[in-house]
Amino acid sequence: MQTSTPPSRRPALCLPHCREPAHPVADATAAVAAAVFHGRSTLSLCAVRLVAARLLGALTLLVLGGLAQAADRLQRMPNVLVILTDNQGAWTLGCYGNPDIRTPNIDRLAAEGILFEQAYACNPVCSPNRATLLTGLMPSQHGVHSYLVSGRLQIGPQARSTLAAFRSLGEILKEHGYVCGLVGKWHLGANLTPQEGFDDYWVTMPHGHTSTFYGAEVIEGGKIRREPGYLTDFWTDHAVRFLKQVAGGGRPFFLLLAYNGPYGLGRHLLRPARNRHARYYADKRLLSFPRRPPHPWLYNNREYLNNIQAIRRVAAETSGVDDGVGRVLATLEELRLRDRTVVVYLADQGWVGGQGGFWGMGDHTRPFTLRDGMLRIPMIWSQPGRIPPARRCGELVSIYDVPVTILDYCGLGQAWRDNRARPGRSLRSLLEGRADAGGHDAVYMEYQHVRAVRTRRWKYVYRYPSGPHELYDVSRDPDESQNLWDRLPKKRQALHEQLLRFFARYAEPRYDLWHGGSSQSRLLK
Ligand SMILES: [Ca+2]
Repeated sequence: MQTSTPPSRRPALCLPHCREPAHPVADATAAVAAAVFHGRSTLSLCAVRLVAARLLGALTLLVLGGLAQAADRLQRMPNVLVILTDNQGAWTLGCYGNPDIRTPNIDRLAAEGILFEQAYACNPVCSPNRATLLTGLMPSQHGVHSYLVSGRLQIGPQARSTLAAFRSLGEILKEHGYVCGLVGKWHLGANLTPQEGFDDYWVTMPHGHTSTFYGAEVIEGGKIRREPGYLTDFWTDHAVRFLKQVAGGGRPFFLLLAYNGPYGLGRHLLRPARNRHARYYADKRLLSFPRRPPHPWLYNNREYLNNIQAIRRVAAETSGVDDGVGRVLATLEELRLRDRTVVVYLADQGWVGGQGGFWGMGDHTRPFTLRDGMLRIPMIWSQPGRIPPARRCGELVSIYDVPVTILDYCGLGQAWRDNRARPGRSLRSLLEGRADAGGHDAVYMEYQHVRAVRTRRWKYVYRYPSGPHELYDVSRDPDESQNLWDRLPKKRQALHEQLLRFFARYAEPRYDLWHGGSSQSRLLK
């Protein structure tokens, strides 16, 4: 039964009317507490109304405040533009010292940021590195040991994303409010429909290989059609369209612009280039492509080695990609997004055009190889105002550092939340100029049953189970011509143990090919 207190003795509810509450919820809660304490359950109707009004106001403020805070947080998160090329050795770019091939826009990007001189892929073919770029995991963790063949996982009834079981970059950035788009080559399965968080924009191709840059099949709006124009320009057009769509939308973006050029493989190399650079290269000798007799292990691509037609074609396709980079950077500037966007330029893996008598990558040799040039990728990071310009970094870094760095750079370093060990480390303090060191003492790579460790001085390659094995002093022998395996047993033993320790730590039994594991993609022989 309620009792009432005479008005004069009714406790005053301390509800200030003329100030903004510093802590609206605390304020309203205090009012209720005061009423209950003093009134011994005798809250007057007036007091209840006041408290309710205060609570409602507090909640509204909280919601609005929360929304404003979230909007502010999103505003401050950097946009992420990853430009990923297909089969590109670092040596083909002007900023990496190439004297023949014109890449003024990529060179400018390097001048505006930091260039990594010793950046490595973790595998010498396509899909495995793409999976690593998005998950931070080694092939023997994500199970994509080789490139996906046409059809099968990519298009048709068996199609599925090879990353479905893993947390990946697009997915995580999407969760944190990013608008995410993929333009270009996917090559990780289920190509017809958006995957892994890239559902705001999805334009790709039905397969992984490139047989032509004109009249090629593309996927646009969920349908396969033939694109008559120059494919490199087609991707650039879509990237520009994506940027214009997202500009001013109040949300940060993540665009993976995955050119399928320069590529450097296939019969189309024997046809002249058709882009605007063809005429320039038509009479050039391009001696940065070493002329060498074929290495006995070179299995494919012998017709392109030392072939000036193929060499000129690669140069022209490289410059074609550079044009795209120039247009995309100009669009960022036009839209006033450049200072708010970190641009990362890299290749899925390296590529050689004559070095050591090889042409192509590690699947074009028998036995399979992990030659340095097939692994060494360009890697450039730039964001004016946050990443100091014009720096070259000699630290040993890997493609598996990239996703870890991107999340840390966006303030989301803890966002993986999947309890998986990742070999990558964040390069953020290197990028921001707060540290000079921060790379690795060694980077690791694998292709199916071949595994390697690369330190500053040594390269050790082990083919499970029976070899041949290799050991090079790459500081003196960058062409890997003197195999020291027989001559330095102690060194090779130490590196072997180092290699075993790394894979013991990271390989998942399910995909550990040295211990009976399997592969998501078909293994090549
Ligand atoms: Ca590739």
